[in-house]
Amino acid sequence: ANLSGLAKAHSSVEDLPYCPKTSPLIGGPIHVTFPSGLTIKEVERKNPLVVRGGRYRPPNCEARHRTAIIIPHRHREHHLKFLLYYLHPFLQRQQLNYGIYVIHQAGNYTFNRAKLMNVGFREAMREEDWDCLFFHDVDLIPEDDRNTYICDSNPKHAAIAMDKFGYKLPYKMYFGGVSALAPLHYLKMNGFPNNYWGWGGEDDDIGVRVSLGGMFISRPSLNVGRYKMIKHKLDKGNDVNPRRFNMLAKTRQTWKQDGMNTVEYEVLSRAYLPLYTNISVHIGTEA
Ligand code: UDH
Repeated sequence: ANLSGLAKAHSSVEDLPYCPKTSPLIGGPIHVTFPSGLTIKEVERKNPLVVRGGRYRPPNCEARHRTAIIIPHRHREHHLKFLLYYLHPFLQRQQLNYGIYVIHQAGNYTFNRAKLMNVGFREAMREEDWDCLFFHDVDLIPEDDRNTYICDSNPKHAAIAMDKFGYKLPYKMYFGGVSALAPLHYLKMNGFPNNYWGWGGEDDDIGVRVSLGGMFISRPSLNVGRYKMIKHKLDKGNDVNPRRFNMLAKTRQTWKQDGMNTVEYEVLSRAYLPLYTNISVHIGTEA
């Protein structure tokens, strides 16, 4: 009796119809403001269907896409709260099966955004067979529902129209802010570089890796890939990297020797919080 009961419970999950190709819940532009006094508890209350670790699947249909969001993070709790406040409902309106991972660089050594992304890729894929990963700065809020968080047949640069750049692409090869890669894309370009410590350069290196990996950059349209950046100053511990231009000139020689195949780190803790999975990691220091 037990067995048949189990089988029945299981099949009722599998019997859910696929979600429609285009979600009926998707609207258009989102009016982004930053309500003062917002608390993380309130964000939790507004997202009752999100389960431990920041996971969600649509209740009434089987999602067509599984997307992991990877957020590099240190000392930006204030930004993280606003991002979660907008991102959870946004992803739910898109009827995705999703999970949010915050990769926290432990310690006070110079920040390394790209290396944290490599950590996020490995740790997220260890947990689930995601078919798309969104590499997402903590301070960028999407401003249009039609900016779907699913992967294309090529690596996608999603944050093409930010308010701080006048809602235009600042230069043709720009690949910063928010990008989306399928696991196969990520491995084809050997992931992201591990050796860009401090601010700048790593996003251009990643853009070059896309073409070295034999792929193209795909982009949504300018009226859809819109983002509002939460205003801030350059962080303590993330000084501009003066070596970035020299390093960038050598990407063609270095990309196969540095990336996903060489990333080393130590996970200090993994916490399944109500709105996200927090992975604290020691990523070492500059060689
Ligand atoms: N980040 C942190 N903590 C830090 C540094 C960076 O969480 O201490 C993460 C965060 O996700 C952030 C991302 O790394 O969104 C990129 O870093 P950034 O916001 O400093 O980079 P961005 O180019 O900002 O968006 C530039 C700040 C303006 C200073 C002008 C310098 N010329």
